[in-house]
This record gives sequence, structure tokens and C-alpha cells, in this order.
Amino acid sequence: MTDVRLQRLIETAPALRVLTDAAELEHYGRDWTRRWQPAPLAIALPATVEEVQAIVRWANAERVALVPSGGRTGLSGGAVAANGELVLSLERMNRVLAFDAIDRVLTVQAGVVLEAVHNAAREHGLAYPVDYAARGSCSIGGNIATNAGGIRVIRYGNTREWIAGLKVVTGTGEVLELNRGLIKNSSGYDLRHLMIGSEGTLGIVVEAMLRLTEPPPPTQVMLLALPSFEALMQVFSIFRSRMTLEAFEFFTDRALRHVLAHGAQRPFDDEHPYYVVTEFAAADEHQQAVALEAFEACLTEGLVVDGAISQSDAQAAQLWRLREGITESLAPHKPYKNDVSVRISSMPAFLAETQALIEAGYPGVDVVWFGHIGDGNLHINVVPPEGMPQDVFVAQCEQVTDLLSGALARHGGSISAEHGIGLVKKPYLLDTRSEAEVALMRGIKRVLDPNGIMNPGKVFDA
Ligand code: 2HG
Ligand code: ZN
Repeated sequence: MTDVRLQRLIETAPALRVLTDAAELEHYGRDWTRRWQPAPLAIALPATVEEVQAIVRWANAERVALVPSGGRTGLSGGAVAANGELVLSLERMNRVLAFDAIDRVLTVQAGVVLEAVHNAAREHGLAYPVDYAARGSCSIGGNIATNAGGIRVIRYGNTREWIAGLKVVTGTGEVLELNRGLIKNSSGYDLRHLMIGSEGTLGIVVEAMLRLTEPPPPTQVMLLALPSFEALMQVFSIFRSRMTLEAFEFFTDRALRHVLAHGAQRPFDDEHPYYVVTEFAAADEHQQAVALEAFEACLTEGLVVDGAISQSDAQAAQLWRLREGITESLAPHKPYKNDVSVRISSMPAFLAETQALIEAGYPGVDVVWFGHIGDGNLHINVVPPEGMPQDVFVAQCEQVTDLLSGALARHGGSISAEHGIGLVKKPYLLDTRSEAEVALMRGIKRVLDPNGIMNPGKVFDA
């Protein structure tokens, strides 16, 4: 290790694991965006809170930027290290620390993978209900840093709702224990919620107290084929009024084509413009009959043209794969991603406006729509035309995103629903948040991170 700064780091934390191999720098320096060439100084893998503190103090003394790093499944460039930063990976801090049956709280280190959180909750007869397709790789610390949403927000809300307490190392190296698992705590500003969704720009989440709940009821999964987006909104409203929805997700025919090309099974003989995957409580014959009646009513009205319902866990998984496999099936094409939200009531008008914008902005281009329609969150992935250089493609997409961002501002929506701002959406932050809000964010960052070492350049420029 030739860099004198790294030598001094090892002197202050002799047991700290530090990696500098080219392959490791490449691996830890990027997230799922794959747009930036990784170029970190090194990778530090602390095993204790004290080591995290030592790294932060060293970074302040040396003025080295830190990039906190979890599973790096993010899609906004929030965990990219392309400018000589030290990547602070929480990967080794991956233990479940405690479970309290009375509080129904699971205390975990930040590097625990989401699926391991699900499993630990299940072992105690309970559930941690936040869920995403990246569950096998993303870590709870990253989920908290982005206030990640996912497929069950319609029923259980975002990550924020499930965080009963946080242990955080701030940008000055101070350890804060925020909220300590309390349900009621009216003692001033709730700094826990400030940390959630701050994308590593204020501090590093090292431990979290997660609220658990009753396991979900037995469910069934239905796949629906629909003729139009207007029909889809009507079906959503009918289903929501009659059933307890655990998820209500949509995708288009173009999305289905990518998933099928990636090995999934075609669900219906004919092609249809829109599809819905919905999961709902089906604990008894009555609930199952209500769901079938809702389906038949939609069929009679012409709102739905075909459907399939799961009769086993294996069938449910097969139907879910059509929706959950979309991101993976698109990844080899390096798509340009938009992750936007509006209020559900604004969705039809926003969608009509956006569809017109996108058709004009990307003539003949493969634009893939899908998302969490039940909570107003749309994903719009644009697949580059064959042979187009990436910089030309991104520049064209950014022009359309400018227009999209304007439409969002008119509808009071957000340029990032659940993926975070990171690097990708930084140019559009001011369309979603006011100048006054961003000025306050900068002020808060100055207090918690006076030397600007915490994930600099992400969300906004300091
Ligand atoms: C999903 O909903 C994820 O599947 C990823 O948020 C979305 O790939 C995307 O654009
Ligand atoms: Zn999503």
C-alpha cells in the first residue's frame, strides 16, 4: 500500500481491512447504473462502529471523500466512486444483533442483506414487510439511505415506516443513537427521519432497529391483460375497493417481450398492451370468491381481456417473475432510467402528457414502462438503439428528461420516487424541490458534514 494517506489510516485502525486491487476497485466502485468508470482510492471494510468512526475521523483529517456502500444495487449512481474516494463498505457488518419479542423489534447491522432480514423476522414468527426484486443483494443500510420503496408500498409504506431506531456515524465522526425503538417520542426534531433517504450525504447508518409485524395473510397472485391504461386505472379502483391488496403492479407489452427473451414463459397466447400483477389476501373461500367476482366484473365490462390466477406458491412465483424480472432483462442493454411519482389521482393526466412527450422525444425507440401503479410510481426505461454511442444516447435522454421533469413540476410530482437522486437525477432536483428547500438541505449538510467528506457530489453540489 503505497499511498501515505492509506498508511496513516492503517496506523489509526490497525485491524481494518483495506483493499486496493484493481479488480476490487472496479467491483466496489460502481452500482447497477454502470455509467461511470470506477476510480476509488481504496475500499475499507470496517467490522465495528469504532472502525467506521476511525475512518470518518481520518477522512476529515486527510480531506478524503467517503462513499458509503451496501449492496450497490442502486440505480441513481448514489454509490458510485469515480473520483478517488474511499469506499466504506458495510459488507462485513452483517450480523443480526438482537430481537425483542415484546417490542417486535429486530436490531441489525447495516450490512445485513434484505433477504436475511426477511428470514430472521420469519424465524420469530413475524415479518419485515418491505420488499423489492433486489432482496437477495441489497443491504438494509442502503435501503434506509434511499428510503427504498418496492412492490408492497401500497400496503405497508416505504422503508421509513419500519425504522424504529438508527445508530449513525455523522460526517464529523460522532455516533448518534436516534429514537432507540420508541413508538412515541415527541422530544424535538426527529433526526432519524432526516437520515433516512439522505443517501449517505450526512452520515453512515451502522445499525438499525426494524419494526416487525404479523406475517401477511395467505395470498393469491393474479395476472391480468388489459386493453388500455384508462382500463387499468379503473381495474385498480375496483380491486382496491373490494380486496385487501398486497401489491398492484403494471408493465407493458414491450417490458414483457424483454422478460420473455430472458427466459420467462409467455403467459397468454395473444399480446396485449398492458398487464397487471396483483397480490391480494386470499385467506379463505370468501376472499377468493370476492377476487374472482371482481375479475369477472372487469371482464364483463371489457376492462380486462384475459387473466390467470395462482393456485400454488410456484405459480405465484412464476407470475411475479414477469414483473420482477424486468430490470434484470433490461440490464444488458444499459437502459436510461426514470423513476417518477405523482399522486395517484394525477396519474391519468400525467401519463397522457408524458406518453405524448416520450413518443415525440424518442421516435421509434424502445421505451419500456412499468411500475408500482398502486402508489403512483412509474418506471420508464429507455433502451438505446443498436450501435448508438452511450454519450449521444444519454444526452438525448437527458433532453427528454428535462421535459419530463417539467411535466412533473406541473403535476406536483417527484423526479425520484424510490431510487434516490444520486448522480443521475441531480440536474433535475430543483424541478421537484424548491430553491428554499435545497438551500436548507445544504445548510443541514454543512452542520453534519462540515468538511464535505460524506458522499460529495451526490443529490446536490455542496
Ligand atoms: C423495480 O420496481 C425497481 O423493479 C427497478 O425499482 C426499476 O429498473 C427499474 O427501472
Ligand atoms: Zn420500483
